[in-house]
Parts: sequence; structure tokens; C-alpha cells
Amino acid sequence: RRLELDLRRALAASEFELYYQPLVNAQSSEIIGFEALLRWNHPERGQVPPAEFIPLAEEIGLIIPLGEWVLRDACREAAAWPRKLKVAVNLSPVQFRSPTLLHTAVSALGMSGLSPHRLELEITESVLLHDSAATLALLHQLRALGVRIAMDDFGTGYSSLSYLRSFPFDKIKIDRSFVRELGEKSDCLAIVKAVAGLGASLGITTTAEGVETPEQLDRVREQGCTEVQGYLFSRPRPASEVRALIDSRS
Ligand code: G
Ligand code: G
Ligand code: MN
Ligand code: NA
Repeated sequence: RRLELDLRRALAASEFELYYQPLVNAQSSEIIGFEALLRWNHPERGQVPPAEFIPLAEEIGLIIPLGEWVLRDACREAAAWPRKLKVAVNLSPVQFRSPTLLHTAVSALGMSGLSPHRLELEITESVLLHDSAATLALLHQLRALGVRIAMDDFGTGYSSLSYLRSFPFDKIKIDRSFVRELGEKSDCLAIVKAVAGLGASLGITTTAEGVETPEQLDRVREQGCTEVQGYLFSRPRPASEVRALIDSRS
């Protein structure tokens, strides 16, 4: 459990860093915001991907202080951007079961001065699997602050459609597994089309994740996705490069 010991020290040692990936308007290709993505710069192993340490951080409870740091840092960065773009932050289901999340969001917004409507919180369907009354109440409280709520990785969990009925999401992010095979598999095209249509009729933004090629961009545009994100526009980049990304596309 060497990794666990290292992880417990990493926050105090300032080894975490947020990278930012552009969120792009599907029609105009303008940058409308950035998703913050956590990186761990391990002193010996180099950069450890989130998939390798977030489950461990959840298990040992570190995700609570780490998630607070992420929210504060992302809001602070976004408040200093040259344009009033949105910043999207991923939340772990474990953060949703903690009584501190609402206060953390209020204080991150207060400390940074970021307008609440510029903050978007990304949650996965698994958040809604647990204790749905308390979760729904919390989602409504966050919404009442003016914060937007996005459903991330849509289509990979269970009962996706019933979740859309139980809470009014502002955005659906279509999982990149559906975008990846758009060219080869007609069922992926049908799913993207159906979700984009559902978003349009419910008045919800739909983002296609993982857009890597111009062909994929054309397809998700044709199907009516309103936003796109992926390596075609940019990989996640360090905070110091955000300004250059904004300048290159406006
Ligand atoms: O950046 P990358 O594609 O490797 O991210 C992998 C996974 O880690 C994604 O599912 C993403 O949602 C998750 N992730 C990235 N940053 C954060 C974060 O700040 N908090 C939480 N809870 N998950 C994150
Ligand atoms: O689960 P979530 O959607 O938060 O995960 C975002 C992850 O997707 C990040 O780790 C990011 O690095 C990754 N990602 C973003 N764009 C692309 C892309 O175009 N292709 C692939 N393969 N991964 C991507
Ligand atoms: Mn995400
Ligand atoms: Na996702």
C-alpha cells in the first residue's frame, strides 16, 4: 500500500494539478468553457492517471479534502480567465454522500468571486443510485445557488432515462464510447441521434465527448449535439496554457 501512503501525503505536498480541456460550441467551434481534470505529479512515478488514484482516494476518504481543493482551484483559475467562460468540475459519488459538499461549493464560489452560473458540476449516473431523496435535495440546493449540473458519461450506467425524469439536468454528456465507433457502428449513430433529440426536446444541452476526428465532428453536429469535446480540439492542458487556447480560438 505504498501508493496509499504517497496519496495521503500528496495533497499537503502540492502534487496535484488541474489540467483543462476545452468545451466547444458544436456549430461555431468557439470555446465556451473548460473541463478541469485532475492530475497527480508523483515525485518518482511521474504523472499518475486519475483512474489509478481516484478509486483509492474514495476508499480512504481523501476524496473529500481533495475534491475541496479541486473545486477551489478550478473556481480560482476560472475567475482569472480573460473571458467569462464556464468551468466544469467532476464530482465523485462519495462527495455527494458527504454533508460538506454544499458548503464547499458555496465557499469555493465566495473565495474566488466566480459567478455561480459559470460553474458546472459533472456527476455520473451512479450518484443517483444511492439515497436518492437526499441526493436530489442536494442537487436542488446546488442548482438554487445558480450552479449548473451535468450528467457525465451518459449511457454507460443503468436506467439513464429514469434519472433524467427524477432531476432536471442542464446538460447530458454522451460517453465517448458511443462517439468512438460512430463511423463503424450504426447503433452508435442511433444512440447519439436519440440522445441529442431527447436533449433538444427537454431543453438540455448535449455534449459529445471524445471527438477525435473531423468525421466524428460532422456526424455529432448532424445529429444535433450542441457541444463537443475531444482531442480534435485539444487534449487536456495545464492551466498555464488555457489563455493561449482561448486566444487561438476567438
Ligand atoms: O483525465 P482522464 O481522462 O484520465 O480522467 C479519467 C477519469 O477521472 C474521468 O472519468 C474523470 O471524470 C475522472 N476525473 C478527472 N478529474 C477528476 C476530479 O477532479 N474529480 C473526480 N472525482 N474525478 C475526476
Ligand atoms: O469521465 P470523464 O468524461 O470526466 O472523462 C474525461 C476523460 O476523457 C479525461 O481523462 C480526458 O483525458 C479523456 N478524453 C477527453 N477527450 C478525449 C478524446 O478525444 N479521446 C479520448 N480517448 N479520451 C478523451
Ligand atoms: Mn467529465
Ligand atoms: Na465523461
